[in-house]
Amino acid sequence: MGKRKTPSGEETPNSDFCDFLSELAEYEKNISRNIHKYNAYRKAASVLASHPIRIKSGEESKKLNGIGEKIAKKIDEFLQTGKLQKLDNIHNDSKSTAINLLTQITGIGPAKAQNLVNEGITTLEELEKHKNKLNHHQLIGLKYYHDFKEKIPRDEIKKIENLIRSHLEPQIQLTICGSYRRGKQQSGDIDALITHPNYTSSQPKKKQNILKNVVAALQNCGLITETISLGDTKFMGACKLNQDSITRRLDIRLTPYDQYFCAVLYFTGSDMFNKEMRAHALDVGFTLNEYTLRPVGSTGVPGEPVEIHSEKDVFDCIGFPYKEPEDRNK
Ligand code: 8DG
Ligand code: CA
Ligand code: CA
Repeated sequence: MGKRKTPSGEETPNSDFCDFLSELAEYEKNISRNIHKYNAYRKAASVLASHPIRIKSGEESKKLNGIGEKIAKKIDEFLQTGKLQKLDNIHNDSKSTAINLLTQITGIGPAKAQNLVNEGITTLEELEKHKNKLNHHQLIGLKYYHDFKEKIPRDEIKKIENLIRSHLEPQIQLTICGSYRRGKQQSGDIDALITHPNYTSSQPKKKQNILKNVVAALQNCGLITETISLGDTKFMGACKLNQDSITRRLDIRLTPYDQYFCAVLYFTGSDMFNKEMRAHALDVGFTLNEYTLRPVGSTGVPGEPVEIHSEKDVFDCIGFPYKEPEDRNK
């Protein structure tokens, strides 16, 4: 049996199933806008992605957590015919393909894409002619559509990380999170987190211009080339390492020192891993988010945040077995 590759290039025994389930998930998110179905398909894809043995029938797949009758049927259809009628229909539907294209542009969500398509704008060329319908974020998304679609090689992010670090004052800590921290060889964008020991959740004013100063320094050295938005705690924009490289999406978030590890944990992901860990936290009476870990009393009201000094503290506190970032790819 030949090896199967996912779009991210990884090979697993069931990645052809994962591919069609992910495509169905995207369809539910962007076109049907059915968030429950979106979650169901993603859950199924995630479970199959970490299943080490090839699934040979729908019946067999139903034994896995998160796969029910409907998805089992799709697996059977795929095994028997090598394709899915539902996906064929979607590919042949011009409205669906147009919405799909437009939602690939950063800043354009499912609702905006639907509006544009309803107005007859279905291609990038059409969109170029109707830029007045786009906001600043969407204009940057359109301008760099082709660049932003390209994955970023790991060693390019490594170089960008080093360059950013060389422009930070010594007290600022930096972690590049997202798929890069999970050890992926390529990433969709760059998720940078910074913190400063003087800025804490009880001293919010100390955030001052920490982020703005960092962004200014990175603009001066030529790394940051576009700004989508810039606030006190969140920068969204784009960077370009050098003349030979293309423009990459870069986000930088500034978090209070006492919330840094919850933020690092959250922005490392994966998304599915976070979901699972949050659910476990709730099971044992804690609520976990990108800011804090808090006990939930019998009244359901969250208490004071637990003091956290590392990512591992969060795992330990809720009795969730520690996983290295590379093992959080589910
Ligand atoms: P990629 O960029 O290589 O495609 O993968 P990624 O780094 O895992 O995804 P991301 O979209 O950049 O998100 C970074 C992390 O943020 C993600 O791994 C987990 C966390 N995160 C969630 N939920 C969500 C969400 O709804 N949107 C975004 N953007 N991030 C989320 O847990
Ligand atoms: Ca990312
Ligand atoms: Ca991101």
